[in-house]
Amino acid sequence: MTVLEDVYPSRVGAEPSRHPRVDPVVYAGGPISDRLPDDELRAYERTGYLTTELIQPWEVAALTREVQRLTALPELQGADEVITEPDSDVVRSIFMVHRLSPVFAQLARDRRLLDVARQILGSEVYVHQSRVNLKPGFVGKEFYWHSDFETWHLEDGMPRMRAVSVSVALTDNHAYNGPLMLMPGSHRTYVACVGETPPDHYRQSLRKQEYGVPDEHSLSELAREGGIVAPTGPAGSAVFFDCNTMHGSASNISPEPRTNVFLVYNSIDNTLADPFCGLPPRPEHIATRQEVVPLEPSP
Ligand code: 6CS
Ligand code: FE
Repeated sequence: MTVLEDVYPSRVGAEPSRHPRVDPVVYAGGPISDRLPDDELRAYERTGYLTTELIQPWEVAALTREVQRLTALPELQGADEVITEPDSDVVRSIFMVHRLSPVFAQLARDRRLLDVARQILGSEVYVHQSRVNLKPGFVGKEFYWHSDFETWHLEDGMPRMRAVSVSVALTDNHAYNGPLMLMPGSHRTYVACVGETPPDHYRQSLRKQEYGVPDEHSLSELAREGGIVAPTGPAGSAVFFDCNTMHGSASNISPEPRTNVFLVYNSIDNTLADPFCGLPPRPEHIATRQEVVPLEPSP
């Protein structure tokens, strides 16, 4: 059994630290070279994110109906795939929707998303994680600043930075209802956090993350270097962002929900190893380990 070298250690030092990314952002030589025009690909490489109009209103309506169906499904009441808000029973997220729902399975294989991932990651891809974050009006709580990769590396054993998320807005994303916020350029810096990962950390972290949280000095430095953006857009718009782009979103105290579906594409050449934090792997509904095969584009 080859033990993979940990090139991105975190949660081991007494002090936080910042390190240069050692992986490409855009990988050459993949099966798709023409989904994104070169200027958009270069902008993604430089900033770590890309915004676009993606799906049509009737598609948003179908996905929204599917979220409502899943939320009401008797067998999902209290299921591990359903995460509630930290201070109430309000549904915060539904995980693994690409396996729970044929509608989301179809979206994951839609070439408008899949081929962007295949082009950026330079390989065939599979879904590492999917989730709907509902962020209801008035009670949808924040997702504090974080790098997804730091968690996926430590707690899921994702070896290298070769994954991309796409957040598809199912409701209008305004400045006032807790839109996704990103730090442009932050994807090139790996922020090593302090604190040891507790067992079964996900039971807490998916409600309110407390480990793998970057320190305020590192966040201030990244924001000073690249600023903060909060892309707004109508339902149907989307943000593609690198697995290491620092992001978060504020609590939603407006009357309007901010519901997004997130699909995380991982390169088929970057499948999960043992978690680098040394704990047992997280459950399948959070990190795909079984039936890892390249996604076939839907016709
Ligand atoms: O731990 C995770 O995988 C989840 N946590 C956050 C805050 N974003 C990525 C993912 O949904
Ligand atoms: Fe995240």
